[in-house]
Amino acid sequence: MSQITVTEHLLLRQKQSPMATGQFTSLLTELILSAKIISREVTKAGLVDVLGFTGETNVQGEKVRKLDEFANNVLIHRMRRAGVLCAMASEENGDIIPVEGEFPQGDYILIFDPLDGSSNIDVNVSIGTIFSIYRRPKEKRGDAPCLSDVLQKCENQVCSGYFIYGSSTMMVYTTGDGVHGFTLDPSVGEFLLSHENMQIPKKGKIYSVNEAYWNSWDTATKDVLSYFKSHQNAEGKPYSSRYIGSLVADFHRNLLYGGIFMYPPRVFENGKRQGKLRLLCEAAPMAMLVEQAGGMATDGTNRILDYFPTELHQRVPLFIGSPEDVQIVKDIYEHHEEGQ
Ligand code: P6P
Repeated sequence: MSQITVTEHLLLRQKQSPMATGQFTSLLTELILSAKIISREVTKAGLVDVLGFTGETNVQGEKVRKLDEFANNVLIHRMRRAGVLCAMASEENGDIIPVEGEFPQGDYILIFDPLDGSSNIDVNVSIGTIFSIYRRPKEKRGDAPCLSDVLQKCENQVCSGYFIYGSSTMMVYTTGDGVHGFTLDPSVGEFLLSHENMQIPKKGKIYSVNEAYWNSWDTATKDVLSYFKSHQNAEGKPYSSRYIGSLVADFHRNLLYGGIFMYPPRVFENGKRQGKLRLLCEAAPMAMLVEQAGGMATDGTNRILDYFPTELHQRVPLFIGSPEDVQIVKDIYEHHEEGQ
C-alpha cells in the first residue's frame, strides 16, 4: 500500500486545493501532533489515572472528565504556539480563546470539540475530536481577535474533520476537495492514506437516534421515526437501529455503510428545544464533511451550512447522512408544515 501522509496528500492535490499553503500545512501538522498525544492517552486510559471526573462542570453544564480536560489542554497548548491561528473556540470553554500577546498570530480560526462522546470513555467505546477551520476575514487582520471573527456563516469553513479513537485511530477530513481518511500506523507514528475520496451511499439501511426522547418529540418527528421503523417505507422493511451515543462513531459508521443520524428537537424540554448538539463544533464540521462525501445535513428542513451562528455554543437539531434518507426527513417535516 502506498504510504502517503496527510501533508503529502494535500500537496499532491494542491493543484485542486488552494489550501496547501505553508500556514495551513503547519496548522494540520500541529493538529495531527495534538491528536497523536490524545490518542496515546485514550488508548492507555485504563492503565493510568485519567478515567473519571475532574469534579468541575463545563460551559455546557456537563461534568468534565479527566480525558476531556487533558484533550482540551493539549489542543489549546499546541495550537496557541503554532503561529497559524488568531483565535480558537472549544466546546469546553465558554468564550473564544484569542491568540495574541506572546503567541504568534496567524489568519486561521480553529473550533473544536476536544473529546466528543466522552461519556463513553470509561467503557472503551470509540470517541473523537471534531475540528472546524475558518479563515479570518481579510478586513479584520491585525485587529484584536473577537467573537465576530468566529461567528461566520457555516459554509465559510475551509476545512473540517475528526479524529476517531477506536479499534484504530483515524483522521477523516476535507478541505473542500473530497473527503479523505488516514489511519494512524503506530509503528511509524504517521497517519497514512487509507480511504481516498470517501463517498457516502446515496441511501442507507441504518438510522441512529436516541429513542428515549420519544415523549419529547413533536408529531412530525414521531412520523419521521415511524417511517424508518415501518414496512411501508421505500425499503419495504424497517431500517436497522444503531446508536452508540458518540457522534463521531455513529457518523463514521454511517459514512462508510450509509444511513442517517438524527438528533431531533426535544420540543417539550426546556433547554433542549434545539436538541443537544452544538452548531459550531459538532453539526457544522460534520455537515461540510458529509456534503463533500455526497450526503446531506439539515436541521430537519434547512441546510446546516446555510446557518449563520449568533452564539458561540448555540445548539441545532441535526439530521445528517445519506442524501435520500435526509431528503425523506425534509419531505415529512415540510408536509407537516403545509398541513398547519
Ligand atoms: P444523548 C456526546 O455527549 C454527544 O455530544 C454526541 O457525541 C452524541 O451523539 C450525543 O451527545 C449523545 O446525546 O442525548 O443521546 O446522550
